[in-house]
Amino acid sequence: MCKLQLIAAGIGIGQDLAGVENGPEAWFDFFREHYPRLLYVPPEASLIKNNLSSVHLHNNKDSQSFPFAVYDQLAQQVANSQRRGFLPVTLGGDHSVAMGSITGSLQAQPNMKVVWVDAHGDINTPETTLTGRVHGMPLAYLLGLWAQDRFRLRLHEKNVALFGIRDLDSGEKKIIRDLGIKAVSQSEISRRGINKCWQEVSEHLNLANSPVHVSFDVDAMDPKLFPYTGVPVNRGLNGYECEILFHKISQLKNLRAIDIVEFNPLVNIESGGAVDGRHLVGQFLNSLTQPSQNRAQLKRISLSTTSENMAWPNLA
Ligand SMILES: [Mn+2]
Repeated sequence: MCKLQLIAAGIGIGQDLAGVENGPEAWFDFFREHYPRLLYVPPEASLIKNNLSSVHLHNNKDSQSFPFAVYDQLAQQVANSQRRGFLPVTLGGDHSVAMGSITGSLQAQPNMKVVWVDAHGDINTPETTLTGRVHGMPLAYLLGLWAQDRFRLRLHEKNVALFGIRDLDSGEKKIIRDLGIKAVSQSEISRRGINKCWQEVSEHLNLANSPVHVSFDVDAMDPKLFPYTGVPVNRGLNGYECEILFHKISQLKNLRAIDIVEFNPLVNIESGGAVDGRHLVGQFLNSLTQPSQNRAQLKRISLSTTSENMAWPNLA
């Protein structure tokens, strides 16, 4: 049985909208009410809320004043959690928190594979960014494309895949092309089916035989499912695709770490859909606390309890 440990990373300096730094608290409240099992292991909560104001980077030199210390602290927590035998789940915060959590995963397992599930590429550098916001740059940081003067373990481009992307800047497209990074767009998922697309990523990264870190940006989900986020993009993962994806992830033999980022509880929009994406996340994490042979079973239960109002195929 996998012992899941929540790690609070209430960091919002990578973007401009207030509220995302409250993400961990809001997740804790939500889980306490609906999925208390997730709190059996005491959460690491030292970065529960960080009030540093947002930082913009427009060239590599700007990064010298960037507050990397909070990310280093997070990296240490994630690495320690794994070494103690837990599955750390880093709750953002904006996606810049992955600069810490994935660094921690690489410290624990240098050959860690990373699946980056996101509407965006998050692979801008301070030179290519149009906004200067660091939550659009964490993947480039991890690949060693900026702040190179900081000593750190580098994520190799062969060890990462993007999944569900549908909004890339032209500079990002060039980086992905030049580095030959595996990237599966949401339109491919819609066209060819999520099972096939996941299989491709799984083979590309050899997920079956590797330690895996999944970095999940809630904006990968369709805004009808999960509107509570700062940079929503239409036509994302639908409920059926989310269930399949979460199921695939839960079946990974060597899943080592998860990020759930960009939940902004102050974005108070009616979801308008029949399902609240927070429950999809909660059910997914809850399923990870079950012995793996029971997870398929659990999935059927969760589908049958939520599919009533939805036009999802019945998998059972
Ligand atoms: Mn992101």
